[in-house]
Amino acid sequence: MVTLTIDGIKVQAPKDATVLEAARKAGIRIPTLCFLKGVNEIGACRMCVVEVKGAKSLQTACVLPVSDGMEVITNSAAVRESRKVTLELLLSDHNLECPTCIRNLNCELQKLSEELGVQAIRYPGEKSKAQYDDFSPSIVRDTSKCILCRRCVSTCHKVQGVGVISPNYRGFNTVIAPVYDMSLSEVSCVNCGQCIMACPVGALKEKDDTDKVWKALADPEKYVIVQTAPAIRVSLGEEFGGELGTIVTKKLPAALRRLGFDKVFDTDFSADLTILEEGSEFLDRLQNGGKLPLITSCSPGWIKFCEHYYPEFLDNLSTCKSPQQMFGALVKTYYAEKMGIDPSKIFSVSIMPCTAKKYECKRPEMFSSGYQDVDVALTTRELSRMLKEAGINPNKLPDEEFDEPLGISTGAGAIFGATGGVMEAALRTVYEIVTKKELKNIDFTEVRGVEGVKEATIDIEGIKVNIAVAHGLSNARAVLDRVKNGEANYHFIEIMACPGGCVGGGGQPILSADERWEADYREERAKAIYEVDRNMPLRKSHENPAVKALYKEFLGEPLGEKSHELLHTHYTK
Ligand code: HC1
Ligand code: SF4
Repeated sequence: MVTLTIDGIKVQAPKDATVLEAARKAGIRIPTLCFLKGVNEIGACRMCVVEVKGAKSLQTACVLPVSDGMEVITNSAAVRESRKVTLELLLSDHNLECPTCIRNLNCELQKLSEELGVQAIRYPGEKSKAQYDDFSPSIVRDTSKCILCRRCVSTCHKVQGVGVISPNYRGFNTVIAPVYDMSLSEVSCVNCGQCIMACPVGALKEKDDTDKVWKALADPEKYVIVQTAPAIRVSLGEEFGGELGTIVTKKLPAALRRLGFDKVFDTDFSADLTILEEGSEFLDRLQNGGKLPLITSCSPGWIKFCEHYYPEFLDNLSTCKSPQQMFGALVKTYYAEKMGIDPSKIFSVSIMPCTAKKYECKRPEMFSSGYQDVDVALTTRELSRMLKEAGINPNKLPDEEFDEPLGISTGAGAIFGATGGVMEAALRTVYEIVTKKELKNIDFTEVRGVEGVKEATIDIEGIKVNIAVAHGLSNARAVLDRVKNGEANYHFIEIMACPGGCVGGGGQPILSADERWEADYREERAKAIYEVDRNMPLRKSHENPAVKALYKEFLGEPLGEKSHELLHTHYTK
C-alpha cells in the first residue's frame, strides 16, 4: 500500500493502482471519457487530467500510477479549464443533433457537458468529413458523432479478437472505420454489437427494425407472433429504471400483448427443444465416433467468427439451429398447421439481446418453413423504445403468463442466457438419457461465472466428458487454439460470442463506463437468470410437456427426418 493525498485528503491505495482508482475509492470523482475499465485505458481524451505537485504539466489520472507521498489536486482552476477546453473542442467537431440522437439522455458526452458546466462552444470551426454506413444487417456507423475515444476499437480487438475497426488517416482527418473505409458489411465483422456497448455516444447503433414491426402490428391481415429470448427477462426492466438484473419474466407477456402482438411465446421453449436435439447429437457423436469436440451453435456472432477465422472447426459445430431459428421454423409449420393459420399471414418477431440475430434470421439457411422463418429480430433496446413510444412501462404491469404451447419452458431453457447455461442445460438432460436415473444435483456450478474460459470433467457413470465454456470471442480463440495445437482434449465446448453470454449481448441496455466500473452487469444479470431457473417447477429440458407434445404430434423423435428438415443446418464457407 502507498499513501498519497488527493485534494488534501490522505488516501491509501495498492501500489499498482492508478490515481483514478485511488480517487474513486476515496469518493472523489474524476471525469473520464475514453476510459473503459479493463478494456481501454490509454489516457487519450485528457478528460481525467489532474495536477500533481512537482510535475510540469497536467497528468492523466487513468494511466498515472500512484506513489508514496504524491500530492494530487483534481479540481483546480487549471484542471477545470483544461477539461472544459478539451470538451468544447470535441463538441466543435460533433454532430449536435442531441434530441434526435438514439443516445439522447444516455450519452456520456452530453452528461459530461452538463457536469462540467459547458454552456457555449468557444471554438466553432470546420467539421471533419463523416462516414455513414448502414449496409450491415446489424450495425450502423455514424462517424459524425464519433469522438475518437477508441473504446469500440479496443473492444473489437481485445475483447472480441476480431479487430475490423481501427483509426484511419491522421490528425483532424482521423476516422474510426474498417480498412480502406469499407463498410462493416464488406469486412469480417461478426455483427456482435459489442462495439455499440462500448460507445459512449451515438456513433454506433443497431439497425432499427421497429418500423417493420409497427407496420405488421397495424396490419389486420397479419397474425403477429413474438418470442422473447432468455436474457430479455433480466434486462428489459433496466431500461425502465429497474436495478441491474431486475426479473421481468411475467411482465413481458403483459407488455407485448399491450403492444398488440397476437401471441406471446418464449424462446426458452425452443431452447429446451435445442437441448433435446443437441444432447442427442452429442451422444450420437460420442457413441458412434462422430466429429468431436462438438461445439454449440446458438450464437450467430460465434458462427460467423468460426466461418471467417476458424473454418477448420465448421464440422465440429452442432448442426442444430439456434433456438431463435428453431422457433421460427416451427411457428410457420407446426403451429400454423395446429391452429389452422395460413403461414404466409404469420409475421414472426423475436426479441433478442443480440444484434447478430438480425443477421442470422436473414441467412439463406433460415427459410426452411418455405418463408423467412423469423421476419424481424428486435434488440432489447428497440423493444424498450417501442414500449416507451406506446407509454407502456413493463415494470408497472401486472404479471401475465406466456401463451401456450410455445410459451411453456423449463429452467434449463432460461439459463441459456448466461455463459455456461447451454452446457449446464445439456448436461442435465444428457446425464438422465445415458444413465436412465434421476440427476439429484442439477446445478453444474463449475460452468457458471464470468471467468473467460471454464473447464471441467464430468463423470456420467464412468464416462468422463471433458467440457469447456468460453464467452467473448478472444476467449473462444484461446480455446480453439489449444484444441488445434493438441493441448486440450475436449468432447463438448460451449461458445458464446458476447462477454457473459447473452446477458451481455450487443443489443442489451447500454451502461456507461462509470456504471460498468461500479458493478459487473454480466454477473448481476446472470445471478437473476439462475434465480429464474431455481424458481421454475421444471428445470430439465426433457421434462418440458410442450416439447414432449411437439415430438408426439409432429417431429417424431430427436434427430428424426422432420427435425433435420426444420431444425438442423450445415455451415460451409
Ligand atoms: Fe441467446 Fe439463445 S441464449 S443465443 O444468447 O441460444 O440472443 O438470451 O435467445 O437463439 O434461447 C441470444 C439469449 C437466445 C437463441 C436461446
Ligand atoms: Fe467488431 Fe463486433 Fe463491432 Fe463488428 S460488431 S465491429 S466484430 S465489435
